[in-house]
Amino acid sequence: MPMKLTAEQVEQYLREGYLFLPDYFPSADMEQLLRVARDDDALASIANDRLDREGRTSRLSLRHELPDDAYAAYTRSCAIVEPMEQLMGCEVSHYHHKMMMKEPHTGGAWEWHQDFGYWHANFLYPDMASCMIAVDRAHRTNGCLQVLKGSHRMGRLEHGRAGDQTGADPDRIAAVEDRFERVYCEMTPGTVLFFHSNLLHRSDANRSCDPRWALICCYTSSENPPFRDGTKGEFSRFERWDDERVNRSLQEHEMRQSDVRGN
Ligand SMILES: O=C(O)CCC(=O)C(=O)O
Repeated sequence: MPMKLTAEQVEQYLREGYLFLPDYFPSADMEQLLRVARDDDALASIANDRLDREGRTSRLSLRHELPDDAYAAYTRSCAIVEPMEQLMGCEVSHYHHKMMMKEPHTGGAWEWHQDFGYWHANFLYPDMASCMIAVDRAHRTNGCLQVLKGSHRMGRLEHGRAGDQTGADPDRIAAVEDRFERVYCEMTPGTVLFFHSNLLHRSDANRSCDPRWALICCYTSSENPPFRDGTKGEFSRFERWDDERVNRSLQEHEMRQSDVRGN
């Protein structure tokens, strides 16, 4: 069932720029989602590598469409979309969703950035936000997300190149890093984290034996579609799915994979 957030939770999000809902999805569902994702040739075929400043690889598979599969099912789920709309105070459109695949020992870092730091190229307002779903357990040594609490209230910072990535202006980061509390977003599988598009965030390289996969679903206010023609994505109203429909999609995805593998 989608969760109706309390007024305190909404206020906390507005004040801090993020909100955790611990153990929100059952860990068994996350185990299944992980099995599906790890065995998914389609997901692997669109994986993209971005190098961090030290030349380590940060891998992700990103899509702007919502086909009938397990990742899109979570992106459409009322369980995510309804709290997201409550936090953003508006109806949302899907922008994209992505599986972040941070592998043991090799998975690279993400530099400090705001998502609106670069989404700004195509959207007028920072009325945008993401929800990270921990598929694996995320902890400090496998490179969990880090956020600067309340940093979204600075508004958008300048961004430039950082390795293959887009990072926030390093001088400004040096100036603000100590002014905000840094929160390490350690998450059990199934925990979700909603965060504002102007919240500064980063993550370390994965220096552990544990993978750190996470699904990030990104939305914009329906009143804030891209102003540039040709921006990738479908910004019309999308179907929202209840838990039963999401679970069915997950089962069907795994069954299709078993059929293909012949087992
Ligand atoms: O997965 C991570 O560690 C970082 C993801 C991120 O920063 C992003 O998607 O904007």
